[in-house]
Amino acid sequence: MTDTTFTPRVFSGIKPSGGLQLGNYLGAIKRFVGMQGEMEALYCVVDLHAITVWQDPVELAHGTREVAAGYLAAGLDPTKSILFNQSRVSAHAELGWIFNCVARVGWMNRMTQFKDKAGSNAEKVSLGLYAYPSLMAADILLYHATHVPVGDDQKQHVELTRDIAAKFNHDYGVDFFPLTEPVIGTHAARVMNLRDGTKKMSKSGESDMERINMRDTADQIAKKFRKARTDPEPLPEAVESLKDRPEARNLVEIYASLSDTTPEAVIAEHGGAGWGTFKPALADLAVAKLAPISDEMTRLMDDPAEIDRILAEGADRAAALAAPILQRTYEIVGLRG
Ligand code: AQP
Repeated sequence: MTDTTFTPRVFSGIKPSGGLQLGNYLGAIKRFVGMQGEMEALYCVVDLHAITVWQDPVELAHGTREVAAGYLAAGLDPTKSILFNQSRVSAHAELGWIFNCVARVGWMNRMTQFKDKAGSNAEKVSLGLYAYPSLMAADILLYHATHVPVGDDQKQHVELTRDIAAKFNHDYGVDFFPLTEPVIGTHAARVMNLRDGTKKMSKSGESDMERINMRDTADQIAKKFRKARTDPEPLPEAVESLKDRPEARNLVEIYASLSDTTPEAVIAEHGGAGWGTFKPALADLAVAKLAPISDEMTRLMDDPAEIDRILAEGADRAAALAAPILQRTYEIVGLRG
């Protein structure tokens, strides 16, 4: 445990590995906006994480701007939060290397996201994909961030960040890095794939029908919810009855999160309804919430130079916060006399 009191500070990020999907919005971005103003915050487009899987260079540059546009369109304000992309602040990679020398191979072997992504192909994936959680620890600890809002799928990586901080502090006899808290939402913390309620919704999932993209049209959203897999039963009268119905529970949680209410309230209103009634209501709600964000993203993407300007300015502010922390890390490790 650390005894030092650290100034509350938020860090989180999204990787530009494809278009933003509803899980990124409900599990992360919407909550970033909700926390804005509560404490100093840095929101990053983690482009170095995206290249752990090969990315087309032109699409990567476009995707980085698009995630930034998503942040801005959803309500993040660059005068209140620091918005930047990771590769502009080289201290992330520098601290990431030091943490590669602190983290243990056994810890990495336990990371479920690596197992899911590598599957049976673990020998052929990049070394970067394996080391990803150690770079993520550097992203967070470079700013001594105390709080990290993430979806439930990233909880294990934030716990590993705590393990790295604790081991660094222990090995060097210091109280330098905070033990960061994951901040996970209560509903829709893990938005599930629309075709298989046991898998999470992802940007890079195989079929476009599995996910709602932030920039889908109203027709696409309606079609995807209409075709979403469900069981034949109507919605139950009590939320507990959703326990063994993953697809039904997912749609109720999405509805609750989009309407800023609870699954209990959704069931109170829609309990007993068939899918032919509930799915169109869900689609209408999703379009009402997402279309203004999507329209604003389109407007922002018309001026890429302005997005680059915001990211560069944010990077300068982030680099200024990172520099003394990296310098002190080097001193603690003995890389500076
Ligand atoms: N399905 C989800 N439900 C809730 N939260 C989610 N997040 C991602 N998917 C869901 C949250 O979004 C933030 C950014 O995630 P990321 O882009 O850095 O990585 P990821 O979790 O691997 O996201 P994807 O969409 O699944 O990307 P790909 O397919 O490229 O790997 C995190 O806070 C994450 O929890």
